[in-house]
Amino acid sequence: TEENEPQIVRGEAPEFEDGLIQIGLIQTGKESDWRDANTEDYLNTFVEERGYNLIYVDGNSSPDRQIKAMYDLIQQKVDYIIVQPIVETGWDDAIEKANQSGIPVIVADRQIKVDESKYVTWIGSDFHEEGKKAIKWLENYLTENGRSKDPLNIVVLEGTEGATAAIGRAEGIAEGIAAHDNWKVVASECANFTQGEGQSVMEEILGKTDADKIDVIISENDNMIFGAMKALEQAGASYGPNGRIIMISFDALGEAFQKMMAGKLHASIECNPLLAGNVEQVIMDLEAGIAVDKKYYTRESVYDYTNAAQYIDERVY
Ligand code: GZL
Repeated sequence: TEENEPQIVRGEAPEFEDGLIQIGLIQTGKESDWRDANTEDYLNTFVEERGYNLIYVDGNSSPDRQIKAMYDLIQQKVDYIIVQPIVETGWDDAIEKANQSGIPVIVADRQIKVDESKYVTWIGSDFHEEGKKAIKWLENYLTENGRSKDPLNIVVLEGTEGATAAIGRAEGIAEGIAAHDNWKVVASECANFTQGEGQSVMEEILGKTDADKIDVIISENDNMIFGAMKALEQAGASYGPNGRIIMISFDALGEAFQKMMAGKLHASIECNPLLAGNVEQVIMDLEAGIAVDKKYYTRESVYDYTNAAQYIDERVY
């Protein structure tokens, strides 16, 4: 009954008779400001005073290095492995090894393509839903501005190929666009979630498609659209709520709020990078023998140039 359940009081990590819990964290590598916030949250959560020894491995944007890191952490006999995969594939053997070694694996942020019985739980965002939210925002914006019938040429900046965030968002976006026969994708290119590639890919696109032939840019994260803005400025193109091209991105970084308030970005679909608290709760539950769910979705909103000023002070990354 309720009173017999071991109550974990939030914020008080349970006492571990045998010292610190050994946590292996396999991170993707530097890609975006979202990633920095995501990493910092883990570093601030899994600290010694809360009973953890965090072994942090930077994947350096290399899926192979991430796989090798999992074998290394298994070798070190850590108590838990948290993996933030770059891509979904390639994990079967390493996960099998972790299972054989009795080390629970928690997957966070993007997903991995293995049977869900092979890992304890997944915590992250509904990326497909995020993609649909971007289209819904665009549909509402066009309706409010009497432009629902306008033919639109759309550019999509894609995230890392094979990453759940990119796959899910792309599906949601593509489904939404397919529902409008007056909308056309004139370019859809991968810029790996980075600002530098966002700029260089947009420069290439502008070499083939005149800026005045582009009506909408949908970027699968904020940093790529920040880079694209530099390319648009170099081309003398007009964009954002104060300009012509409709600009939509994902992550809702603090800098995206500034860009929305500056009339350079129309909307950013929030993707919550602060996953460490939820991951820690799962580990505390497991330590206390409390069953955990297979999936935990983060809560996320949509922000745009009409409400960015209202929320910017609450943003923590
Ligand atoms: C989303 C995450 C993506 C972000 C990018 O959960 O995987 O990777 O949207 C980040 O900014 O680089």
